[in-house]
Amino acid sequence: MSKKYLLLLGLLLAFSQIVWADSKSLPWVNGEIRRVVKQNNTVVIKHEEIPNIGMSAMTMPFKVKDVGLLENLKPGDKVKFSVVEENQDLVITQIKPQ
Ligand SMILES: [Cu+2]
Repeated sequence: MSKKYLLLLGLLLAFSQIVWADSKSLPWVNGEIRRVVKQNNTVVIKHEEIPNIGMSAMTMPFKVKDVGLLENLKPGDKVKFSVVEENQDLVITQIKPQ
């Protein structure tokens, strides 16, 4: 394979991952809010398995794509949310009440 071909292939792969990250087909994951830290765009959630990033159930912090997503969330709330891996951060792209 030529270098040009490999570069094109790499670009295609990168692009398909961006499309995947933005797609609405991300699975909804059940969780319960533990802490909301608005100044860090962070929320701590006790979550069930997250199949699209291969993570089992645990309690951990997540970044949110937009601080507005944390509006009206408080500890104890049961939620559904979707996560993508972005620059080695796990980022919540959507979150709603269960
Ligand atoms: Cu986790």
